[in-house]
Amino acid sequence: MRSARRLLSDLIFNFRQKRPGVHPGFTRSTTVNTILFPAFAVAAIVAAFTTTPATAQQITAGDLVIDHPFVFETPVTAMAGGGYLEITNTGDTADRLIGVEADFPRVMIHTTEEKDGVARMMHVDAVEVPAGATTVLAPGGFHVMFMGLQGDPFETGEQIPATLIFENAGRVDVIFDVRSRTAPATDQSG
Ligand SMILES: [Cu+2]
Repeated sequence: MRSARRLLSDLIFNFRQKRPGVHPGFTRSTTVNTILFPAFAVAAIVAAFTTTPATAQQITAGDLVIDHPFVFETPVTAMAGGGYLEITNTGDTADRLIGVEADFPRVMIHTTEEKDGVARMMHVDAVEVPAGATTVLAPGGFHVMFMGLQGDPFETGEQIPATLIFENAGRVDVIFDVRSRTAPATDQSG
């Protein structure tokens, strides 16, 4: 799945890259290219949106509302990347996030603890999702750890499908959007 998406994003990226190189050669006789090119680009972009699941900024699953799952882009040498999201439990029954599945060699739930001034990540079996509250997985705290990225880093704009597993709500499919680390934050959790 990842390679298919990568191919598509490479295709769009290449279109964008090649476009400026085409311009100097334009003459009256190649005017048709200036009309055809945007049509191709639009088709590729439309294909990108119709062949991958819609961006899952907010998903409702029973009493749970899951907001904007995302990961940060990673350097090519990165072996792991953290996934973040918010889970609001609108019901009156507590739930627990007990697992995450995705197409990586290993996916875990981590917490971050500071000891003697050093932040360490530790595996946890579950994250409590209390009734009537919002549970936040964010940098410096709980997060999903996608492990085994070697050679295939998260790239801005890429989308990472995953399945959250809740004790009560069951399996919930989500999409983690890959965000740039340098782009202005669009919310407080970034
Ligand atoms: Cu971690």
